[in-house]
Amino acid sequence: MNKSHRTVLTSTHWGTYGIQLEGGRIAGVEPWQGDPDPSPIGQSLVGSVDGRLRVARPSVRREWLERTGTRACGRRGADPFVELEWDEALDLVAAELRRISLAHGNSAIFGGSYGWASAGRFHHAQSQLHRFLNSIGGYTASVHSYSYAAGQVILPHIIGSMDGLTGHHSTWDGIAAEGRLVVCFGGLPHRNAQVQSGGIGKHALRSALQEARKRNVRFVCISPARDDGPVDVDFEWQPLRPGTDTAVMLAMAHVLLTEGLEDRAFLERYCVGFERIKSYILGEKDGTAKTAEWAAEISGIAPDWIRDLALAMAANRTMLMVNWAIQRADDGEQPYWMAVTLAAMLGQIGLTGGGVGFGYSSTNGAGRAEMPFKWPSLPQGQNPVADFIPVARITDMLLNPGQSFNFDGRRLTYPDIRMVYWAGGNPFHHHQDLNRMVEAWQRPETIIVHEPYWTAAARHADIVLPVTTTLERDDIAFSNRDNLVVGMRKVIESVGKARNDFDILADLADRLGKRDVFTGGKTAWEWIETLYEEARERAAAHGSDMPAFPEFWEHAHFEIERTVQSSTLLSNFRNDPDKNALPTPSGRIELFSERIAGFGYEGYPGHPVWREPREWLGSPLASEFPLHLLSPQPADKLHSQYDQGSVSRAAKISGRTPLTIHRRDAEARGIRDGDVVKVFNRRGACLAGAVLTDNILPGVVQLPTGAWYDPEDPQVSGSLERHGNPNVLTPDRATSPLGQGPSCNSTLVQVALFEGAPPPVGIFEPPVILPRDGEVR
Ligand SMILES: Nc1nc2c(c(=O)[nH]1)N[C@H]1C(S)=C(S)[C@@H](COP(=O)(O)OP(=O)(O)OC[C@H]3O[C@@H](n4cnc5c(=O)[nH]c(N)nc54)[C@H](O)[C@@H]3O)O[C@H]1N2
Ligand SMILES: Nc1nc2c(c(=O)[nH]1)N[C@H]1C(S)=C(S)[C@@H](COP(=O)(O)OP(=O)(O)OC[C@H]3O[C@@H](n4cnc5c(=O)[nH]c(N)nc54)[C@H](O)[C@@H]3O)O[C@H]1N2
Ligand SMILES: [Mo]
Repeated sequence: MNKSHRTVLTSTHWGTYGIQLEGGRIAGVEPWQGDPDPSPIGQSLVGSVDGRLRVARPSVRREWLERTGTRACGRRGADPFVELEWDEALDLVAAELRRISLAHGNSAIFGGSYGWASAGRFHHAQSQLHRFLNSIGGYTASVHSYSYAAGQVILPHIIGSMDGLTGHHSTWDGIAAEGRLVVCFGGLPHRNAQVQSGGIGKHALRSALQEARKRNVRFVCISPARDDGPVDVDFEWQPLRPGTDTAVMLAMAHVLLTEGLEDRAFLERYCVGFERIKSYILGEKDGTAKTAEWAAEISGIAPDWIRDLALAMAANRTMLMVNWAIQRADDGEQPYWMAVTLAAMLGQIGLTGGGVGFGYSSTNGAGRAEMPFKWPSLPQGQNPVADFIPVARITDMLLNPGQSFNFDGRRLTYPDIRMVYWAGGNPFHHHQDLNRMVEAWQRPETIIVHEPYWTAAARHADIVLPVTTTLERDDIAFSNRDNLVVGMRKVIESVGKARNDFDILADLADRLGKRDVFTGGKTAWEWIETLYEEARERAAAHGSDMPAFPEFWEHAHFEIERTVQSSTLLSNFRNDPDKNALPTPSGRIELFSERIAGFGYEGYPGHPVWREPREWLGSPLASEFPLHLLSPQPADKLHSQYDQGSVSRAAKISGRTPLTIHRRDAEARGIRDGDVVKVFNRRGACLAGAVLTDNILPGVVQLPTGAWYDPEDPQVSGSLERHGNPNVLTPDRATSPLGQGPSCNSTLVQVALFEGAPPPVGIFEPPVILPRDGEVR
């Protein structure tokens, strides 16, 4: 083979690809042959990895460098940068870590560092950063996720674990074989199943659906947008007002009750608290029976349709699938609790093809058989600092040190953060109410970010350390929920002066006298081998052979035999609820939770309830901001990653994120297809490109996430965002005191035609970088 033309296999969150090299440069990307339904997102690597938006050298915000004392000066996000040599930059970071830790203790360092980073077990940025910070005395951490924080809190109270949310879903083969009806709240959008954190061998959703079609499984998609429906099967679309699923489920439960169709034997044997929720459904205390007519007023779904579907659910083996987006909203805990309640009343939990599950297309893995063991990961050590926040409370924490708040029955206090350290995430992508966050971001004394690219997170830091992408380092990927192991060989040399997170942190640990504690006395290569050997041992313990490391590395990938093929959520519990009691206080499914009732939160009585969202089409605010904004995941990228790449750029309209709007709503505003529009509410405003459709509920608009945050004037608070980042519009409001999750999907906005020439998008120009003597380079 011509040495200057070669293909190297690598793993990404959106699939496994061969990287084609010509003369040492990335010339093309081809999907791995074993993948039956590869994602086009991988094409974005071409032109980006060695593109002009890479951070080339360690860069420091000029005003931070020139500050006197410890107070922040200048404005993060607006000031130019100065480039330093690595040694000088690392000296600065080490000195700051030492100073802040001595003056304020390590709890003053926020190292939650939420984000998806890249595939690759060893160079996983958060694991590296957490291990480093633990080795130097710890940090304030964050718990739970932006993905399903409300679900993570509520499900353990109800079923004792997160099974059916993060894993152990009933597998698709059983649904195809014995399921007759699949009702999907929030749909089953194929675009989201393109990704899986940690890597993917085979994209599996499409073939699962094809199998279900062969067996004539009926699909019903209850969602404001038709595009949320599954691919390759016929489905019935039933739009509803966002945020009203709980009401619809309550009404279905009411139909079951009034028709005497609830499965009393199941409810008695496997659940506690049915009488309490029953009384609520019938309206015995509050005087409101949760009838189909009642739910129709709220959701906009016709009462007969609700009744007919409830009857069909009772008459057929029925699977309730609820996506993750639904709980990323005000009181997002409630639809999950009510979905379990409805499934319990149908009595099919634990039966093949029936029951309930969460996030069936929210990633690739759900509904595939689990590996019988967990793949190993880099040990992070122990964090001596006890302080933590629920992940989405970051702005609250920065603005309110010392303030206390409720979280899942506990009382927590926000620590006083002096330093923020981020590697592998983009808060300017993921957090809500960015205008509020930008102001909170001015508070800490020092912000350090490791980034390959000039994202908004990098531009709002004081010290930016340039890191490699996966293509510039050796690593290993154990694809989650998948049986593919990929030896990710280094493809190209480091771009600019980029270094690996591990090497950067090892040199910092060295400066702080902790090199060996951090590295464990191992090189990166030794760690990769160690992780592989660990995996091999675990596989062997489950009867699967993996080749020795050198042989594996030579072949670069290996598919481990799948010993588990199918499973059904809670089937063991169903078979023997005493022997396999759930880890809930009662050992049963808790339709009423004494524990939650005992928290004493006003309005949360201990069973699922319909609570009016603080923002929805039924709120008074809708007279001023009459459109409900949903911000789903982008089809053309993973979050903000490779927004600068070709796949994402090609999907933009006049350079901005597409906003899907109903034809009627657009016409009423004089908006035509392709127009640049302004989307706004009291929290902020952004520009977007209009896409007119008939396939969305009038009154609802969709603006996917992922646009690199791009304020027109970064000196000005709340300045117009030019690029279409929905998080300048979303509320920074907890789902509830239970979950404290993000509630981005409870957002009202107005949309108007943007008159005149829209300001150009600026974020794809690198920031201003000055040489040290003060001249623009
Ligand atoms: N409005 C709204 N907001 C949302 C959501 C929503 O539905 N609506 N969804 C939320 C959800 S579910 C999530 S998970 C979050 C996602 O939010 P994030 O996970 O924070 O988003 P990413 O864009 O994946 O950020 C990862 C960053 O890591 C960088 N990176 C990649 N590899 C490496 C590496 O090896 N080292 C280092 N140091 N950096 C690296 C990438 O360049 C990128 O900037 O967004 C949340 N935000
Ligand atoms: N291509 C791609 N795939 C991804 C990601 C990505 O960035 N890009 N991100 C991944 C991550 S980190 C996560 S957590 C998952 C998220 O997976 P999800 O949270 O399941 O997906 P979303 O795209 O946020 O929302 C899916 C749909 O839910 C509908 N919806 C919103 N609110 C409501 C409601 O109140 N009721 C009903 N019935 N429907 C509603 C919206 O119409 C939306 O299109 O996706 C993963 N998959
Ligand atoms: Mo997520």
